Amino acid sequence: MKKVLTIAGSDSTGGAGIEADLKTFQEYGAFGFASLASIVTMDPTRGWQHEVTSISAELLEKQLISALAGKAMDAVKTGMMGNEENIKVAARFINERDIKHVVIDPVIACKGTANILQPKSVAAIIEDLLPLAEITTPNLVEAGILSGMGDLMTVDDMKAAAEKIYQLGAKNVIVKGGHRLQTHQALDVLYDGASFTVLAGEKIDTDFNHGAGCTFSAAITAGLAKGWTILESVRTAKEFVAAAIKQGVSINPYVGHVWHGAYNEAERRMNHE
Ligand code: PXL
Repeated sequence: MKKVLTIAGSDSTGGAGIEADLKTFQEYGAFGFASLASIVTMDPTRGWQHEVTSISAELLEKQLISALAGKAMDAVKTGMMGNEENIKVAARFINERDIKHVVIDPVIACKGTANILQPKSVAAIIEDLLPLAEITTPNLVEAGILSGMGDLMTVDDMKAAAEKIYQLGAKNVIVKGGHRLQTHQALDVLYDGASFTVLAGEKIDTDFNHGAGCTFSAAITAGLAKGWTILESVRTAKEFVAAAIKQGVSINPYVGHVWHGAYNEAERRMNHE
């Protein structure tokens, strides 16, 4: 059984964050662990305003000690870290322990809120986490911030940003075009330091994409844990997320959630009505 850890935030609505990660790990047949770095709550009476509450670095450390006891962790991913101190703690543990695969999801902005992390956290992601990454998975906005390029409008912009992020120390970079890129297909750019691979997928016309980013990087993490290559892991993750978006579920009136069980056609195993 592969052991896979997420160090991330809790999405109290169940679609993104550690909830997405654990559901995805389970679908991949891996044994999921979560070390909470933050908790995100949303206020229905204030226009679905997001609030991030950080977990203390001390408590994050205790969770990591618990999760990392025993047989080596096959893969780890990071998500919303809450603050700079938590980034440093996570980086230290990833550095010190024998973890075979490291995926850094540089969660800086998320839908529904403009500025979820402080600029300080961006610097810490660049300094402490990107150099540890076997792969990092920024969306268009995050890639613009990490590369210092600002708004990315074209595939060429995405390639240039991927190159700059690679130079920050990540061994592979996948910039997700997602729904923001003005193209007919959903395009992602993968860069491994030597060549670019543009991955094209169907652009799905839906608002049910809450959790898509976390699910994508969690799926890559579980794929790498299974021993798949970067390209195999990324391709399967793309299919996994496309299925999750297509079979999105209505959980609340504020955002449309992806359904993490879609790829394995969970409704055939157990009805979720
Ligand atoms: O989608 C980015 C994201 C990541 N992590 C947590 C979140 C969100 C968005 O809501 O809540 C915990």
